[in-house]
Amino acid sequence: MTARDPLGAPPLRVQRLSLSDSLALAAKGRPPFGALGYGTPNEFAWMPTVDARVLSSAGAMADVWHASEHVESGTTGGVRWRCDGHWMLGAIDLDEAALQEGLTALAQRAYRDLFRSLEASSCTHLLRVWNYLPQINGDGGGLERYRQFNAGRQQAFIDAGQAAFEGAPAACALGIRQGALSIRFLAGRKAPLPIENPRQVSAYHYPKDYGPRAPTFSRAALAEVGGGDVALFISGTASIVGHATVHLGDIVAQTQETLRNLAAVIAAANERTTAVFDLAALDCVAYVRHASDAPAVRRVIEETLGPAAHTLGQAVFLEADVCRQDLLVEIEAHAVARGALRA
Ligand code: 3EB
Repeated sequence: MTARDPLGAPPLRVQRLSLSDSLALAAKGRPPFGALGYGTPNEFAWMPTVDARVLSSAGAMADVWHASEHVESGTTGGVRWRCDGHWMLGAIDLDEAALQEGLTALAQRAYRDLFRSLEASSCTHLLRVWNYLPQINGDGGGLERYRQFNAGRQQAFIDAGQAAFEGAPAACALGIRQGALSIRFLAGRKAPLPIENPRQVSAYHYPKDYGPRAPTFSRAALAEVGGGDVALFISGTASIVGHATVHLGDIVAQTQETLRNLAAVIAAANERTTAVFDLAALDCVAYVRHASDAPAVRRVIEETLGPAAHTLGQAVFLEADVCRQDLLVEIEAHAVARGALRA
């Protein structure tokens, strides 16, 4: 875990742990580099939480990230960050009511601060972003709130000179009932290798039917993370073919289509690396719009991948709204495997 990369970067690693195991790990020494908690208490600076109801039986979980031991932390605008000079984890929580701004302006402000925090560090490249918006499908004065968010996000990428189309980071965007606009991100010193899904139109090229500004994310991103390993970050993936939602109202078929999309993204990623990623060996988060659909999603994953699959056993199920009103489920994931990027 602590072996240094020949290039000098301490390796970045991630572990999915129960809340109690992550707290036990932190109690043994200094807090880890950082973590993204799912349904965890909001009291640990190193573990910003995702405020969504956990439906899986293991309860609150965390993805705990490890980097070097020399972690600095600070704030830039609304961004709380932790950085070891090679990797940065950050979190932003902006209260719409307190700031008296619409969601477009709020998203633009959040991303402006995010990019300022990157520019103040040596980690200027976003690898992965997790977005959580209150009432994502709600009306924002004539425009759905997710579409307002997309407008502000894209403008901030353009203003910062960051890749808003090809080369955008991997990302997901989910709806929470209430609270702040909450963004979590991972950045590094090198741009990741973006991966698209041949079954889907790139989200950053979606037609205007889905809002005046397209969503800013790549279907996946590959990054060398030191120690001879590659990380695959898979964005929020759903029952979309081309740019259309398919299987309206059918949770089983939507989950099957989502798994086909995940398999296609993984196949595209495997062409760009010597590492071998596998649909059955992911740390995934499954978001369901209706808590009562969680067992059906679990059953489809089990039928597709088998009962012993890591992707099933380690899955975190959360209740959250998905970015389109007609989507019932969304699955995102990451994995780390031995290998290197292909030239
Ligand atoms: C985002 O950052 C990602 O339009 O294909 C999740 C799942 C998201 C599917 C899609 C978009 C899609 O906006 C949100």
